[in-house]
Amino acid sequence: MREQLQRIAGEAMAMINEVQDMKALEELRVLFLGKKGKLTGILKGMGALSAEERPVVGQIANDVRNKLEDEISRIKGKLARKIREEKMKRETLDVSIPGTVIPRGRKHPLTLVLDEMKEVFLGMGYDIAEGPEVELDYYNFEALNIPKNHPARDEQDSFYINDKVVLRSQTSPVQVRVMEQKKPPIKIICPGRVYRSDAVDATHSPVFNQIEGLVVDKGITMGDLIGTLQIFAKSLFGENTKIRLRPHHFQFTEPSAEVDVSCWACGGKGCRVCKNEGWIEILGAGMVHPKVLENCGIDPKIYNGFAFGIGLERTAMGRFNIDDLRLFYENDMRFLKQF
Ligand code: 2U9
Repeated sequence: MREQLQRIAGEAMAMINEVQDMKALEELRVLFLGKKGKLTGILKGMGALSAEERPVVGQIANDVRNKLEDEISRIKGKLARKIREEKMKRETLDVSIPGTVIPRGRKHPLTLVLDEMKEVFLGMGYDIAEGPEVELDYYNFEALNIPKNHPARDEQDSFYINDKVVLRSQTSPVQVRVMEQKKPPIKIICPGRVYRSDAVDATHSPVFNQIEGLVVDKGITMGDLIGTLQIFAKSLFGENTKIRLRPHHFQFTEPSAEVDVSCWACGGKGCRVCKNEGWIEILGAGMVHPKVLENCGIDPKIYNGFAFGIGLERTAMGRFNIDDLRLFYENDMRFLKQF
C-alpha cells in the first residue's frame, strides 16, 4: 500500500507540472481525488489493513492528498493569474493611437456669403423676413406696380402654376407682405430662392438666390441708400471698395439705379475679372415707388423708403472667383471642399 501511495504521489506531481489550463487541472483533480480517483481507491482499501498499519498508512495517504490539494490550488491560482493577465492584455486600449477620423462637414459657399451679408445688415439693425416661394401673381407683380400685360413681366419670364399663382421671380413679395402687416419704421432683408425661366448656362440658372432689402420710414433719402450700400460693399469686398450708381428703371422703384462696385481684383484699374471696366455690377436699388407704398396701405405723403436687390450666386462668384455658377449646384466635393 505504501509503495502504491508513493507511486501515485510521484505520478500526480509529474502530471501537475504539465497542466496548461483549468480544464486539464480539473481532469487531474478528478483522476486522483475524484470519487473514482486513484487516491480515493487506495483510501477505500484501507479497511483491509491491520490495526497497527491503518493509522500509519492513513497518515501517509492524508499527507499525499493534502500535498496534492495544495499543489492543485497553487496551480489554479497561477492559471487564474495567467488568464487575468491575458484578458488585461487583450482588452488594453492604446489611447495613443489616432481616433477614427470623422469627416467634418462644412458650409456651402453660397451659405458662407449669405451669412456674411446677413451679418452686415443685422449689424445695421435690419430684421430678416421670409415668405412663400409659391406666390400669388398679385404679390409678385401687381403690388409691385407691374400690372397684367406689362412688358416687365416678359423680362422676368416666370414659372406660372396658373393664372393667379406663380413661382416668385424675386423676394420682393416678402417685403409687400411685411408692409401690409406692419407699420413703419421697417428695416428688413429678405434672402431666399427665386425662379425665372432662364436656360441654364455659366451665369444663369432657373433657380437662384437673392437678398432684397427694404427701409421704410419718414424722410428717407437717396443718401441713406448710398451710405447703406457703401457699408455693404466695403464689408463684403474690402475697405477700399467704391460704389457707382448708374440710372436705370424698375417698375417698383423711382428713381432706380444699377449699382457697381470697384473691381475687387484690380481696385478699379481694369483687368480680366472686370473685363477692363474697373467696375462690376452687383445689385440694383432705388427709392420705393409711391404706388407700391400705396398698394401696401402706407401713405407715401408721410412715409418713403429705399430698396435694393442682390444676386447671391453672382456675388459669391465674385468673392470666390468662380466663373460657372453651375458649380454651386452640382455637389462636386472637389469643388465644395475648397471652402
Ligand atoms: C419692394 C419695393 C422695391 C427690390 C429691388 C432690384 C432693384 C434689383 C436684381 C438684383 C440682381 C434682382 O437677383 S437679381 O437679378 N434686383 O435690381 N431689386 S430694387 O426693390 C423692391 C423690393 C420690394 C416692396
